[in-house]
Amino acid sequence: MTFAELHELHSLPFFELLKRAHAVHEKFWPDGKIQLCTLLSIKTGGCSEDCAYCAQSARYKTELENHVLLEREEVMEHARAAKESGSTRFCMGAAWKGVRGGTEKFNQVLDIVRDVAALNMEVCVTLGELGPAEAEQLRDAGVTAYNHNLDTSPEHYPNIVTTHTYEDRLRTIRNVQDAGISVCCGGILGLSETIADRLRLLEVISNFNPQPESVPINSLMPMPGTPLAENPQVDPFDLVRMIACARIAVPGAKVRLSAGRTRLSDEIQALCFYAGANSIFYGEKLLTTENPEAEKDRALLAKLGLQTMEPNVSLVAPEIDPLSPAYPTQDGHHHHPHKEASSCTSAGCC
Ligand code: SAM
Ligand code: DTB
Ligand code: SF4
Repeated sequence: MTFAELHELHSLPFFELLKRAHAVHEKFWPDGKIQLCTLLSIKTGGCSEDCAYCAQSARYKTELENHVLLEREEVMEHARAAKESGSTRFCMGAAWKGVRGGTEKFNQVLDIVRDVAALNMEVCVTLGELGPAEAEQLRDAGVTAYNHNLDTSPEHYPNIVTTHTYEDRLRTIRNVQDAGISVCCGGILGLSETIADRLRLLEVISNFNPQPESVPINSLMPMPGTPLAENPQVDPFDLVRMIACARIAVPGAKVRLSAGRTRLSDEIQALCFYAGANSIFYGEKLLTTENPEAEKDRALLAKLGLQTMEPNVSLVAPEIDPLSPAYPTQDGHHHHPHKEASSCTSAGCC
């Protein structure tokens, strides 16, 4: 979409914008289900970058305790627990500027990814800058999505980060796309940006080719010790507007109502779902800060009559060899490994 189109949308009366966004949502996501994703910080703090919002930057004196890369088994415990609680996507974040192939650390990450992928969950990682070879290795290990946010407009970005550029971020996204991994790319509200900055971000993201598979919309969690620690909370109605514009600009993407839900009322979250948000981070912790209790979220979804999504089986590693023939079950029916796959294209299948 163009900036002018986005600006026109954003300037509509609130309910008119909501009505349009909801119509797009119904058309592209007719079952209205919500995706549940669980986050885990696999390497915490001590990052070389200076992102002004981030508690994990080594440049600021924050209250965070650093942690080296977690062991495989510890990650697996979290992943299994996430799956048991109903999450279908496991997202692992590392406080790195980027990763380099051939290093021990990267090989460790590949091992972790292989283990989590075997759980038949969607596997997302966010490790910073990535080259083409690393992207391919992650894909081969079973990564289904790579999160790399642009955070804000290209114009405002240098006010927030100086240790890498917007172009660096775009290059990584291109490498991820070229490797055939789904892109998860969004931003943060509350970085002292203007409405125009928010719309520029959506303009850039909506012009990706292909459009991202998911768009996380974070609200700043002000972290003590960071330059943005005292930033005020974004007007929740502005968050709803941003979600609505994202839904219209990137209609086929999951729009994730991401960081900041602990400061939102149930009513505002309900408006966000109506405006087109169809994914949340689920579980008590984001990377380093709090998220609503899982039970509270279950209660909210139940109150709204919202169902949750199955994992996207076209993305996850198949449990059964997809080339193996369908086999009969004891009751004589044919069990087919593609049964749940909406994307199955095999002739005569499903
Ligand atoms: N280091 C990698 C990177 O920057 O891409 C991955 C981890 S980084 C913590 C992932 C994303 O979390 C950031 O791009 C940012 O959008 C979001 N984030 C970090 N701190 C945040 C905060 N205090 N409030 C809201 N979102 C935040
Ligand atoms: C995204 O857009 N938000 C998540 C995930 N991608 C990696 C991270 C939110 C971090 C919030 C602050 C924290 O927990 O440190
Ligand atoms: Fe490092 Fe990522 Fe935090 Fe920036 S957002 S300081 S790159 S962990």
